[in-house]
Order: sequence, then structure tokens, then C-alpha cells
Amino acid sequence: MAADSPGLPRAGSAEHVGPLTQFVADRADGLGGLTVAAVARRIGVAPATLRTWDRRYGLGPSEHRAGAHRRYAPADIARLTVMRRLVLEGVPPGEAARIALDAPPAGPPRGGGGRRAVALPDAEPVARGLARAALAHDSAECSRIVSGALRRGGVVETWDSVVTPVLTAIGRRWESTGAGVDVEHLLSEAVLGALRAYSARQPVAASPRPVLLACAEDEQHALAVHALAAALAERQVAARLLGARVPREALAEAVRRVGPAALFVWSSLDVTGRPEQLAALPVLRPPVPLVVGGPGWQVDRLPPAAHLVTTLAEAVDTLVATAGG
Ligand code: B12
Repeated sequence: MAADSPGLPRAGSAEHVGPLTQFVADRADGLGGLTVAAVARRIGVAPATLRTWDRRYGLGPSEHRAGAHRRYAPADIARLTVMRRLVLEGVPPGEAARIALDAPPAGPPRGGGGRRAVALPDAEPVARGLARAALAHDSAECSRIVSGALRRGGVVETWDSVVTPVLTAIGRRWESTGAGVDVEHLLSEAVLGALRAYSARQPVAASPRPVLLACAEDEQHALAVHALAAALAERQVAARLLGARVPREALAEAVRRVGPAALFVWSSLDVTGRPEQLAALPVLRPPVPLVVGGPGWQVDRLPPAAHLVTTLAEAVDTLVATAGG
């Protein structure tokens, strides 16, 4: 039976067996490369779609042997993974195909896939060390590097010259290859742990009106607010951190309960930076100063009361001044 035949599940198909058995079955004839059906299963599109992308955009299998079905090599699969992601994000297929064909080859898939290096031409050696440790999945080394940098240089310096360059480079790598979400998670966890431990060591007195820090609705990127919390702790400003994905009702409730000296809300993504969510905030007496940061905010639609900050240092200075620290 041809491996790309549609129809009922057969022994050895994804419907019958686990992923490892399927992987072996996909390669069972020893030809190397994957069939159209195997690639379709792996990246989650219909085989017919793959054939269309091959015909229309040249995103087909590069391995071809006489008398055998054509086989997709790892580089073909990497391009198709980029194509699928972009199409799901709403990029028109022709444009998505052009980007996918231009994407640098991701190399053979290894534990999460992708090249094991990121470009950091102007970064400090410590940032390059952090990138290497993250790409090697060495969490302990990531924590050690970030904690050491925090001890030596403090939060703003560590965030701007060690952590941010690596996050940006890893984000770019994901953008061009689709690889490395595992690395993003691993590095994020290590950075969060180091920032929390550093904050816990700062002698901050309790305050009846702490600063309240939160991510916007559905916003999963929480690192910047953790960095801000640590930087405020360093300046002996009490803060309460709500973390990722805070629904507008929950934020409103927290503002009512805490009565904060100021509120900071972070958004990384366009889809989480809708200003409407800020309209749901309660109006207290005295009013709670509202500070927003992150590249996701739709800046021209922010409420007049919202003060936009663009760097960690600016956020810290603004909140320290507002909270009277
Ligand atoms: C770590 C990370 C993750 C982690 C987050 C873990 C966590 N606990 O926070 C995980 C794996 C969960 C994740 C998931 C996703 N991510 Co992500 N992620 C990142 C990464 C690498 C770092 C995020 C971060 O903390 N950025 C903070 C700083 C370092 O970056 P920045 O905001 O661009 O910084 C600028 C300014 O804001 C300012 N600045 C820097 N720090 C600070 C601090 C303060 C307080 C202020 C005011 C300003 C400021 O200076 C910078 C220069 O202008 C970025 C790459 C990047 N460039 O940010 C991608 C990135 C944000 N993710 C992206 C995407 C698409 C996603 C996903 C949708 C898909 C995916 N990759 O899996 C999901 C869904 C998330 C969701 N629903 O919220 C895209 C967003 C593209 C876009 N604009 O729409 C990025 C940019 C990657 C990329 N290059 O394409 N991600």
C-alpha cells in the first residue's frame, strides 16, 4: 500500500500506534526522508495541501529516486513547518511560501530542532555564554550566569545587556525557522528563577500601597514584569506581581483590593495590547497612575491617562517617582 494513500487507518498508522512506532514505520523501507503522508501527519496539514504547495510554490520534496515515491528531507520539512505556521497566522500563502523558501536551512531535527547557534555579533561574552547554555538546554548554567550577572551589575544592566540580547536572538531564530520554543521556555524559567531569588534577597519594607504589576489579557510573556519587580525590589519599592494572562475583571478586582500606588501593565503581542481592557479599570480616589509598557500596545488608542514607557530603566524610574520611593 502506498504510504500516501488516503482511507481507513491501517496497522502502523498514527491512529493505531504511538509517535515513536509511527516514526519507525514512516522510515521502514529504509529510503530515508519522509513520505507525503508522514509529513502531513507530522506538521498537521492534509496530504492534498502538501501537494498543492509543491505544485504552486515549489515547496516539495527534494529527494527523488527512480522507481520510488518522492521523499521529504529534513530541510523540506523545516520549510513546510514555517509555511504552515505563517498560513495559520494569516499570512497569504504566496507570501508565506516566499518567506519559507528564503528561511535558512534548519539542519537535521535534534531535540526541538534547529541550528544550535544564534547570532549575537555585538553582545558581551556573558550574553554569548548564556545563549550557548540555553541552546544546550543547560538550565543550571543559565541560572548561574544570570544570578552572577545580577549580583555584579544589578537588574537593569543584566536585563539590557545579558538577557534581552539573548531573548531577542532566540525569538528571531524562532521567527525564521520555527525552531526553539523549547529553548525559549527553558531560558525563561531560568531567568524567572534567578530574578525571583534576587528579589527575595532585597530588604523591601511592606507597604500599604505597593505598585501593582500585571500582564495584559492573554499575554503569556511575563519576563519583563518579573524583571521590573526585581528592579523595584532593588530600589526598595514594594510591588505586587500578578504575572501572566490577567483577565480585565481580575485586574480590576486586584486594583480595588490593593489600592496600589501605581499600576503597570505589560503587552508583548498586538493581540494582547487592546486598550479596551484598560477601560474596565475602576476609578479610585486618589486615582491610580497607569503605566504601560511593551511592544504590543496599540499606542495611538491608549487612554489619555496611560503613560507609555519604552525601557526597563524608564519603567523603574517612573514607578519609583510615582510610588514616592
Ligand atoms: C520568551 C518568549 C516566549 C515564552 C514566554 C515565557 C515567559 N514566561 O515570559 C513562550 C515560550 C511562552 C512564548 C510563547 C509565544 N511567543 Co514568544 N517570545 C519570547 C521571547 C524570546 C522573549 C519575550 C520577552 O520577554 N521579551 C521582552 C523583551 C526582551 O523584548 P521586547 O519586548 O521586544 O523588548 C523591546 C522593548 O519592549 C524594550 N524593553 C525590553 N525590556 C523591557 C522591559 C520593560 C519594563 C519595558 C517597559 C520595555 C522593555 O526594549 C526592547 C527593544 O525595543 C520573544 C522575543 C522578543 N524579541 O521579545 C518571543 C516573541 C515575543 N514571541 C512571539 C510569539 C509569536 C510567541 C507565540 C505566539 C508563538 C511561539 N513562539 O510559541 C507564543 C504565544 C504567547 C502568548 N499567547 O502570549 C513573537 C511575537 C511576534 C509578534 N510581534 O507578534 C516574538 C517577538 C518572537 C519573534 N521574534 O517572532 N514566547
